[in-house]
Amino acid sequence: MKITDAKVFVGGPGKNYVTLKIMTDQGVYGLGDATLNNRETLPAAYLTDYLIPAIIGMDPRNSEDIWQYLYRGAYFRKGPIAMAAFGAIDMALWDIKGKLANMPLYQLFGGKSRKAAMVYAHATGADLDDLMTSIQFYVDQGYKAVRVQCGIPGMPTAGYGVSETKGDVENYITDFSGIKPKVEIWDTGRYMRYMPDALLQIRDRFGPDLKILHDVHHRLTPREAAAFAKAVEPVDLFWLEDPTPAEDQDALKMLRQHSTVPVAIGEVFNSIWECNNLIEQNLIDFIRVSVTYAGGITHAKRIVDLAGLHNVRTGFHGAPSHSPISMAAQAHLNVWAPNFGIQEYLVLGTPECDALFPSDHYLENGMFYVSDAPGLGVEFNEDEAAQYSYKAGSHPIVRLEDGTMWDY
Ligand code: CS2
Ligand code: MG
Repeated sequence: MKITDAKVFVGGPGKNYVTLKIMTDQGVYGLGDATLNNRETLPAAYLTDYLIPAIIGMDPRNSEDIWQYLYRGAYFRKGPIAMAAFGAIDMALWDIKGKLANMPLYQLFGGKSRKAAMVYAHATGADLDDLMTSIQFYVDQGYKAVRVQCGIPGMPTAGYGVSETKGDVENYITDFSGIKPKVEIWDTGRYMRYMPDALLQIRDRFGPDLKILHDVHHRLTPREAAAFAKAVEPVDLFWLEDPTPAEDQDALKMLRQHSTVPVAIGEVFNSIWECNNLIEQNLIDFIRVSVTYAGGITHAKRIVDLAGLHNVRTGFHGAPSHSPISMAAQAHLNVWAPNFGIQEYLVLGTPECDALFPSDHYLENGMFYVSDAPGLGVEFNEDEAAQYSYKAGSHPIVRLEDGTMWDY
């Protein structure tokens, strides 16, 4: 069996999805997602210029060897661009394997460990009142877990994950329009003084059962993160996400010495070599990599297994930038993984998105049910894709009030 050709498509409804389709001499094809939010053309070029020509003629069933070929063969390896490109190929090869076996991928991993995967939604509010309305909106739909982000009084611009407009309570996503980044202004003091009590009010309002998550988006120093974690302890958070920029991994020790708040990190990681110390030293409770940025199913599964040895659970990144293809790959891992924790999931299910990526995966009462179709269980409609193309966009950047660059 041989890979005969592969194509890359960039575009989608309101998103620059980077979709790979690998064809074989037996008519079976596989799909992969290489969408690197905010830098989408780069994994697309990596695939088209370097990787696709190299894999043509290879046996697609040898997904492990092909992964090693891509990774070791690159010499200058790792990094989100390369790993997203490797990841797309890897997903497509697993998709082919599942179709050949006539089995959904979770069966190839070891079958189902649970009937469905708990997901969390993004609640948002320009202020705390607004946020309460947003949380209620998700609770009413049966969600068991909600990430909560709200505007901070006196903050010069809305914080991470927060709309400036009151009433914008449904899945607020930062506006990435334009190639030149917008500037947001951050004030740590105001955040630290306001947010712990706001979180407590949320707990009081919604009672003990709701799983409450909060994302700091890398904006605190190690000492501030330790102080914040200590202050939010009575809230009983499901997790505190990205309290510090995670390059300085020893910094997490300070947080651990002061608090037992569960910590989730890893959405910007792209290899096991960024996760292993945090996992092995029990500095985190949830690992947040994604199959897209972390080199596909083959590599992400390795991270999941390492995490399992140390009682670290999964909480795969599921920002809307991930296409339904990588979300499907994660859905298969989620029902299988013995150490599954939770899945971030923003409903992408607009009619346009469903038309581009038809599938039988579905969400009900805050639980994600995986399709039993062979492989990933997602289709890609090329006729639909023809109407989309790349649209330039960028994340905002963040500065302090005096102009100092900060972490987005
Ligand atoms: C976020 C992301 O989902 C999350 O937890 O931190 O939305 C992140 O901001 C984006 O993926 C950036 O592209
Ligand atoms: Mg995050």
